[in-house]
Parts: sequence; structure tokens; C-alpha cells
Amino acid sequence: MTQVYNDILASVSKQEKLLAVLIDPDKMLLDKVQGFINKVNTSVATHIFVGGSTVDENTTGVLVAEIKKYTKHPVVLFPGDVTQITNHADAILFLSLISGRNPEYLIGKHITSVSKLKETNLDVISTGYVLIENGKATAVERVTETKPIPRANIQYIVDTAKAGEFLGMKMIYLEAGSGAKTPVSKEIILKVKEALNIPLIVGGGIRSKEQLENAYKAGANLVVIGTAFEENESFFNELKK
Ligand code: 1GP
Repeated sequence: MTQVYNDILASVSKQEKLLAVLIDPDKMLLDKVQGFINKVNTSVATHIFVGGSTVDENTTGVLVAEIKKYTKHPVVLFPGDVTQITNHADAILFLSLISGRNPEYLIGKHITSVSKLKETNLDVISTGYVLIENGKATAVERVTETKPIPRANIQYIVDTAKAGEFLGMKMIYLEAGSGAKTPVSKEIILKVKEALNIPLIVGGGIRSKEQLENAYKAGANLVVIGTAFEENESFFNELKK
């Protein structure tokens, strides 16, 4: 099943802007799902990502099944851990944390996940995950015990992303971290996009329409927003179709 990735490629070739709403299973109550997803459906969002750095086992499957009842948008797992794999979703970002040097998050957990993935029909999308310093420590740093790349080190960020592409990864995700004070800068997005021939995802700390537009203008193909919707669902009104 490669439908989700092929659809992303098709959208990118038509220069369509993609937006994923990120739902953290630990923060979304099941009885709130229908109302929340209705708002997603009437907004410009195109994808729903589900995942978090720390999630209780078995929570993700139940949540994704509930989400799927109310939307036709592709639901993509953005897993912090192997326990978040569920066949109720359409695809999974098979993330390798290429900004870090922790072998568990470069290849270890991937091997552990294979027996589970073989039992699913998920579109497995190899994605180079690049954590960029944003001024405060993030959950990703804490959980993975890795350091982000300093934001001033633009050439190193570009080379890291390009190395991911050369390794055969299908997308690159520039991550400032959930709830980041400052999103990934326009300059970083611009330089990385210039170097890449694969779709570019950008997320972390995007809380306004202006920041969203800035990310697209700089070259992001798909933007991920979580906290802004969690904290204030009226943000959906600004992003109505
Ligand atoms: C986090 O990039 C995502 O992994 C989204 O971040 O919660 O800050 O929108 P926010």
C-alpha cells in the first residue's frame, strides 16, 4: 500500500499546500473526537497525524479507529514508539532521527517494529527526522536522549537532510519540537528545500496563519500543527476552507 505517499507526491507536483493536524493520543479524549474531527474536516487541513513522544500502550489504536469513523482524510501515524503502531491508520512515518546519534532512534526501534508492521497494510514512508534547536528543551530531546542541531548551523542542517535523501528516505521532516517557542526559520526551510528533491515536512511551534504561510512560502510542502489546535480550537476558524 503506497497510496498515501503517492498522493503526497501528486500534490507536491501540483504545488498544493498540505496541512496535517497532529493529535496526541494522550491529550485527546475519545468523546471529544467527533467534534474535533468535524472542525478538521471543514478546515484547510489535508491530513491527520497521530502520535506523541510518550503514549500509553493501546491508546493509539482505539483513538485512530474513532477518528476514522468521522473523516476521509488520510490518518498517518507519527509514532514516538513501537507501541503506537496500529492497522486502523493508513500510513506511518517510518522516522529515523538523523539529527541525533542514538542508534535506537536511527535503526534499533525500526527493527523491533518489523514483526508488527508486517501484520498491517500501512503505507510505510521512510522519513528523515531532523530536530532543530528552538531555544528550549523538547520532549523529543528528552525521550531520545539526543541533541538538536543548532539553528545557526544551516549548512549542517542542509547536509543532514540531503544525506537522508541520499540514503533513500522519501521525505524529510524539519522539527522544532512540539510547543516550540520559535518555529523552524524561513531561511532554514528555504535552504533545505533548495537542496532536496523529495517532499519537505515542517512542524513545531506554528501557531498563526502568518507562520503557516511563511513556512509554505519558504518551501514546506506539508506543515504539521498540533499545540495551536489543542490549546485553542477556534484556530480552525482562521483556517476554514
Ligand atoms: C510536533 O511538529 C509537531 O512534533 C507539531 O508541533 O505541537 O508545536 O504544533 P506543535
